[in-house]
Amino acid sequence: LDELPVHYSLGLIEDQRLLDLNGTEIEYVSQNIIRSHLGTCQFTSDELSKMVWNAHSQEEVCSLQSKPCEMMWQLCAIHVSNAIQYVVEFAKRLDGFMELCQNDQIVLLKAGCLEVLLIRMTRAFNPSNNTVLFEGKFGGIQMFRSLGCDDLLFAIFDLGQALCRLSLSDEEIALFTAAVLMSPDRPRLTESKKVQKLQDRIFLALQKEIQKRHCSEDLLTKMISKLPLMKTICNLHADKLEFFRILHPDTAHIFPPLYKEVFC
Ligand code: MHQ
Repeated sequence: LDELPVHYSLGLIEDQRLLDLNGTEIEYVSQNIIRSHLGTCQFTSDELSKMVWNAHSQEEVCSLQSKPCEMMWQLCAIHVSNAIQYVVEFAKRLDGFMELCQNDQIVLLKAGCLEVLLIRMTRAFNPSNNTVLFEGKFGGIQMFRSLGCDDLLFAIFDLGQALCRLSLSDEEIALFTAAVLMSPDRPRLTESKKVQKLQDRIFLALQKEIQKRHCSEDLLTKMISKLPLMKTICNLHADKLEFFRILHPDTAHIFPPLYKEVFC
């Protein structure tokens, strides 16, 4: 993901014939991905825009802040793994994903699900007051104080701000998350050529979708430019988790199985 998308941002794949696809086929790729996203995104955009002004009260924030560190880690892990279940369902509905070997399905999901979640977070993020959806209501970074991971949380909120500035549509979020999931350069992939082909099709569909809205031509470049920050966040999350497990060696059982499977 670090180096690969560069040739897209340079616009080298302008000609869809390079991929042997006609306009109808690209439309078909788009429709499958957008439908998969809408069917697995947990909240519709309408629901989210209604919830956005429903903020945690001062008391609710204080009660989150006074939770012991372990309990707050557990709570976050529960919400994250719950959201990951929807990402797994999204992947399964993408054309081509279930035809990959099981090893590659697992590699792609393990490596990509947090990045997908971070992109999906844009939908549940309110940049005007820097709040995110957590436990059914919106709240700021201070909600997470007891985690003791301020740098991780600042990075996540920075990304939220940066992605919101792109004002992505649900269609663009669908195609972008699918492209990130289908990254052919994940370590230990056995059929990366197959994954590469699937990702090429998705980027083509994304390019078309962006043209449709005739917004800034370099939107794709801007989207791709957020990938390094996402990778940083994934690494930070892994470091924080490792540190947490060293400090609390007896707490392996507090995390949901899916969270452990993906991150431990
Ligand atoms: C999804 C819905 C959703 C669900 C959960 C893991 C850790 C130690 C810290 C939300 C991260 C804390 C997450 C719960 C925090 C940044 C995490 C905890 C879109 C994404 C969203 C809103 C997640 C966003 C990130 C949250 C708030 O459809």
